[in-house]
Amino acid sequence: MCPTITVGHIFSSVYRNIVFMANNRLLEKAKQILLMNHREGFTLPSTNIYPFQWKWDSGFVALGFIHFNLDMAMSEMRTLFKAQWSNGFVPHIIFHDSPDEKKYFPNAAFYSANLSPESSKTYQTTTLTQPPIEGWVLERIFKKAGNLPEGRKFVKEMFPKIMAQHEYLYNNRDPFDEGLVYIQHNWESGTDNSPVWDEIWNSFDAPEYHFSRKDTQHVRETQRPRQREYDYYLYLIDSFKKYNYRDSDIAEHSHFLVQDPLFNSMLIASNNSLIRLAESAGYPEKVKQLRNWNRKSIQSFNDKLFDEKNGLYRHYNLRENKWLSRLTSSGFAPLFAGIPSPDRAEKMLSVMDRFSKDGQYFLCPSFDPDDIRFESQRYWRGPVWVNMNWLIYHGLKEYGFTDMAQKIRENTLQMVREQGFYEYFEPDKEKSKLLQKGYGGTDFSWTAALIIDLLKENK
Ligand code: 9WN
Repeated sequence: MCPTITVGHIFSSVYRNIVFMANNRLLEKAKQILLMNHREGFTLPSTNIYPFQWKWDSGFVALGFIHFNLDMAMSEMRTLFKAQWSNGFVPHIIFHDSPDEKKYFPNAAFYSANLSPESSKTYQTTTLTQPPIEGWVLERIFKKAGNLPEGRKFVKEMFPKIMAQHEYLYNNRDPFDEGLVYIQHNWESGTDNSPVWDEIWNSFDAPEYHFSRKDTQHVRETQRPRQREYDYYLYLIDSFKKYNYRDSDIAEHSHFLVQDPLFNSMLIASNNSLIRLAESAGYPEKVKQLRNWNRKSIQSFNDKLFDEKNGLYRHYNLRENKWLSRLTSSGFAPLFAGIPSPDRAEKMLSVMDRFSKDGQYFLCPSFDPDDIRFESQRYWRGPVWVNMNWLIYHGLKEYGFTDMAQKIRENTLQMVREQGFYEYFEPDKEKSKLLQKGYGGTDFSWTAALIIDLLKENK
């Protein structure tokens, strides 16, 4: 008997074909962007606004390269770790010799990293770090290349360097030995001008800095941090200089000392990956060390950072001994590291549903859309970011929340398909239809890399 073909069937198959072709075009464009932004051994986040190598960007970029050029994926990580300091610290920007020095501020001269005796002698870098995602990036490279001799060699080479980074963090950024590390600057969080930091800026005064903003020469002011916020960012760095960037002094005196749920989730997820890699490589001592770290970290994370009433993980202000008072998308990152119990994960799912404003918003806004400080176009104060969506998508999948995971994946692909490879995106679907483009930097590398990964998943 012939199966009945309805008009509905025809429409849905035509629609599937259109999406399939659009995704193929997306894939090609994404590869082009990565290759265009690639320099010798590393990739610029976006050529117009970020003219150097950034730490967590390189990790995300490697995930894209994995699918079509393993050498480039590996060299992205190798180049990053060439600038590792003697104490294991990995800086957040490497100012590779570049004629673009004048295009970014604060530059290498402002940081004067050489004040620290531990800084790199070969590369000019910042004195701040960024979320430690390299452990799980390494595991993904290993999954793709582990049966090739160069894959195994690469793991052998990178494992001790990443381990040294984790040792640095636990030994220098955990003054109360809780298994939770602190960040000393908003730029270390990756979520630079999130409203979650506002109350810290309100707790002290910073002088006004007079300098010409480079970022707003490329991106509209309404999409970037405010000038007054930059005063605080710069002042913190200046104030660290009098301690020659010694962490113990910074921990004792600085106004900014925060246990960030995103940063700590990335560390715990990286520990998990290193455990699996160490087991297969036969490093039992390392497995023991990593397990000890994670036991303590996960326990403290759950005891200290979960807010039962609001159903989400929070930032903890070590200076004031209390949570910071706003909810951000960093609170969902623990899903990626397997931190919440199934019960807590269910609660987080309802919060995510609330963030979607009954489907009127793309997931996942970077900041609570019901909060008065929400700003839909200003950087980390509301817009959707592809790297956060990617992390949350994988976290949701691990917890078996398939529908929400698919929604995030589809939202991400739709935004990029309709608006382009921007740095961040308008959450409000109606507004975004009118805009027809995203916000911030254009041809953005991690947007391209993670779109490749989403489209090539399991392939
Ligand atoms: C400061 C490069 C980086 C990202 C950060 C993002 C933004 C820098 C800036 O760009 O920060 O590090 O100058 O605004 O917030 O997450 O790594 O893409």
